[in-house]
Amino acid sequence: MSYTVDTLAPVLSDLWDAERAWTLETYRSRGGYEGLASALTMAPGDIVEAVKASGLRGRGGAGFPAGLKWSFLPPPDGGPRYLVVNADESEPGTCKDIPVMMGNPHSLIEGVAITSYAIGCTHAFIYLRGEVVHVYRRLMQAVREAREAGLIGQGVGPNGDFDLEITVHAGAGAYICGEETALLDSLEGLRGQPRLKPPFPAVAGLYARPTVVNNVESIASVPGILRHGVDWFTAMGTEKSTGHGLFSVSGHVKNPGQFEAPLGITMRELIEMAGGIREGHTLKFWTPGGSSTPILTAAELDVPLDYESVGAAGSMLATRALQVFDDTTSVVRVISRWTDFYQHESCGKCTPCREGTFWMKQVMHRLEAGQGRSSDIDLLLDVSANIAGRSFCALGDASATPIQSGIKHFREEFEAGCHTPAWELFPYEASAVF
Ligand code: L3W
Ligand code: SF4
Repeated sequence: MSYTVDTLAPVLSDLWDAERAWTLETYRSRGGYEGLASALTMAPGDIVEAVKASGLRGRGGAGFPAGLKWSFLPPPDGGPRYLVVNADESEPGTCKDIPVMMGNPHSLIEGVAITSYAIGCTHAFIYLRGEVVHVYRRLMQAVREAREAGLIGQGVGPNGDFDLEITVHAGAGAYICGEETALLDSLEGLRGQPRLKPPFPAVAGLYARPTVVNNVESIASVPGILRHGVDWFTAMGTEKSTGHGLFSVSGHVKNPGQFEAPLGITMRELIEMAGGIREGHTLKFWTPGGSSTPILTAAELDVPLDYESVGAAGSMLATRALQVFDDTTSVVRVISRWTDFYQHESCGKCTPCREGTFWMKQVMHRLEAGQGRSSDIDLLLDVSANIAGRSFCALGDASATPIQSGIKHFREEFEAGCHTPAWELFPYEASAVF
């Protein structure tokens, strides 16, 4: 497997092009596990404080400060506390965690070990999408290598008093299991559906015990902070969005791939790094963080890709899944596919999302076929407004977002869906990427 890697500050992607990048030997040859070694000489609370000071924000979508989340765990009571890594990457357009786990699995294992030590966890879980068997095998191999090298297991560390087991668990392949509480239910063997929050997992998570749930990239970013220091990390990015991140550029660019860069890089710079838009075409719209984030256009190309700036521009940085669509693209067709996805993945627990996604899908299909009714745009806006903010979890809000932002930017294309099929206005052959 090969990935396009072009970095400004290669950290997580540093090894991806190396020979047998995934082995412990290669990882150690580049300073791997030095972060764990220094962490094990520190008091656990000092590690939590260092991660807090680094400003590392959750890389799974919400951008919640990682160190702060760790500090929400109640004081130890003698019972177990868990770390659960959310590796259920499934947001459309998001493809950054799998390359980390394939290209550099030990950065995740080292991050798990450091985080577990910091929060007092002796059994950590990595919850992975069930479909990616090759990633499962790679993680299992990395865990085995780390155990055989005495980096994890019973009585390891310089004083022989650090215990850590890591379980890699493959789910059954449901988008909703990326929602942290649905993930925990699934891990417990239940049907994956979101739980009411609060209590947050930090207080009552896996088996109702205090649990930290963090994304793969968040945890894999921890070793670098321990190894190079807080100042090294905060020197990258912006004041409130510190550090480096993986930006997944896909769609109508010449060289799609993963680009590691400090937060705050712009979409214009990333498109340039990806070789530019396809020859002879112009950018029509893009997503900053997958299909769940409001679409943006060429007007926002110079917005720094940090949490605050993207928010001020009316969208969300989320997972940095930058999907690029050029002038051959039918907005109606794209949003129709996304709506199919949300309808399919709705877990059915709450009425606005379960029913609303079903009806939005019907309306999008007839607009796509050029058989829309004159009232359909108002209907879509009405249904989506009754889902957003009224659903049990973020999936409902996410399903409403593309429709609302699509109509905001390209209302005339939705209107055209009342008389002309999308495939006539925008032939498949022109927009297809081979
Ligand atoms: C303790 C409190 N903990 C918040 C924790 C909470 C969670 C984290 C963020 O959704 C977003 C969503 C998607 N005490 C706490 C507390 N926490 N207050 O902080 O919580 P929250 O609710 O803001 O977000 P979330 O439910 O984790 C994540 C967006 O990401 N998204 C990403 C999808 C990504 C994938 C993927 O493939 N990786 O699916 C896309 O837009 O919409 O807004 O841990 O417990 N007082
Ligand atoms: Fe399930 Fe959708 Fe409700 Fe979330 S919003 S609980 S996915 S039905």
